[in-house]
Amino acid sequence: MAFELPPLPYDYKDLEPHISAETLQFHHDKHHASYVTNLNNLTKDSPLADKSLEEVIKESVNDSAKTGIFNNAAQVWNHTFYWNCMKKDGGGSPTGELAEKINASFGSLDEFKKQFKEAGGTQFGSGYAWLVVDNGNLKIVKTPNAANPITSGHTPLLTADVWEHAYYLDFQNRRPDYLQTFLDSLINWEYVAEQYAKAK
Ligand code: MN3
Repeated sequence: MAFELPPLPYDYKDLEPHISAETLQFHHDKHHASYVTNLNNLTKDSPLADKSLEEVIKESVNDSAKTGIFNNAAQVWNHTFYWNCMKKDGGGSPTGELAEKINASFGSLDEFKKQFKEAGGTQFGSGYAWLVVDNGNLKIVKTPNAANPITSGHTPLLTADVWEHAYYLDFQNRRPDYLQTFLDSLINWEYVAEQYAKAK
């Protein structure tokens, strides 16, 4: 049973004018797809081929002989999660328990956005900014390259891809502008709330 590339949960043009169809075509159809192909090639005929993506990530993370497997498996997971964290006409504000928890944890939604943007903006090189649940508490973390917070026992609620391929066609070097746009106009808060409901 091979690992598969899930389709984007929206059309290529749905995130315009913020993220272009061209970016999504390259990012999903080329970058995300190649991580899936690489993972299948690297796990072919091995016991890992029949495990879940999460199991592959957790079993390969601290194994120097499986660095390629970890990188590709985590990138498959990270991208699928990132697509789901955005939607057409996204942004706005979270509601209900998630909104209360964000206010209790960060003081306000604006302060959350400020800290999330800071985390993504200061991740040197490639990586991700995340909102996670850690022992019942909300935390913002940043990770390099393919790294994923599930290997630290955290439950991801939200992520922004800060690899240059995520924003360069639309924002060039202006990563902070991309992150501000992500926070203001792209987040699918319903999806984030679903992750929070599962994590509690
Ligand atoms: Mn990416």
